Amino acid sequence: MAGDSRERGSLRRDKYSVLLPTYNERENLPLIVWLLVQSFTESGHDYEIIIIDDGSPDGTLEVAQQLEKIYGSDKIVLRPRTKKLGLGTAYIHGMQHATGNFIIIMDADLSHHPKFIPEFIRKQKEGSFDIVSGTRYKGNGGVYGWDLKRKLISRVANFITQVLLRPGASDLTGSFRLYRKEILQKLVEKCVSKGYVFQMEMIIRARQLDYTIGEVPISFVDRVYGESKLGGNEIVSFLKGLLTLFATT
Ligand SMILES: Nc1nc2c(ncn2[C@@H]2O[C@H](COP(=O)(O)OP(=O)(O)OP(=O)(O)O)[C@@H](O)[C@H]2O)c(=O)[nH]1
Ligand SMILES: [Mg+2]
Repeated sequence: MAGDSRERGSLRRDKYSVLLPTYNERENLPLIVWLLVQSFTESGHDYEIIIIDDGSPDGTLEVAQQLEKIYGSDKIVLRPRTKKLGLGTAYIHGMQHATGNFIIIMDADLSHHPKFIPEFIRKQKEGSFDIVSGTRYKGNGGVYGWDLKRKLISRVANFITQVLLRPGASDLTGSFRLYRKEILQKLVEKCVSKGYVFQMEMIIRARQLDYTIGEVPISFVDRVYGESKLGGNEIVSFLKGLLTLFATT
């Protein structure tokens, strides 16, 4: 179905729009942006970095404005919102301003290393995939800095989901991915979940719509700066979301 857009895509130069949603990432933002610029400069791919800050009280937006001055407003695009409206809508908001034909979604807290992006791009081209998903559960993939409890939660969540939904991708709760822009647009229109479940639903809907998914092993590193928020509430809302998905997809 994506056939003609594929051909059109090969005629023009590919551009990658990186969506970086931020909430209190003042300390992480300069480093992630620097690593992204390094990676893209080295690989020679055309790119832009879209920062979607949701009124972070720690002054993330001021840091982003500095970065815009340093790297230029063609590379660093600021699309802030005034309050914390959640990740799902942050992606949609960012995507609406993206000028690339591919979208890369990643966390800004250094859990996702930009060094994997050239591999995502290579993989995408290799299979002409609609989506390339980073996976912690294949090949050299893995998780660093998590305690046993968190590793267990992630594994169990992934396992239950595999059994219930048979999604066709090995890492469902991860959010380091590359999408064809038009595919991402169609997927977000279909998705109803929020939070962790949102990432899962994207993959499940992708399967239903027969979009092709490639995978790249990634190592995931726990956030260095800032507070981690995973707690009992998250787990409960994850399970609720999962059951809703099970019932509705
Ligand atoms: N714009 C925006 N960004 C957000 C919001 N919530 C989280 N983020 C960002 O989304 C990314 C992922 O969120 P994290 O807080 O790292 O979620 P997590 O990795 O599951 O949990 P941690 O253990 O805290 O790292 C980070 O870059 C956050 O700054 C939000 O409501 N709006
Ligand atoms: Mg994180």
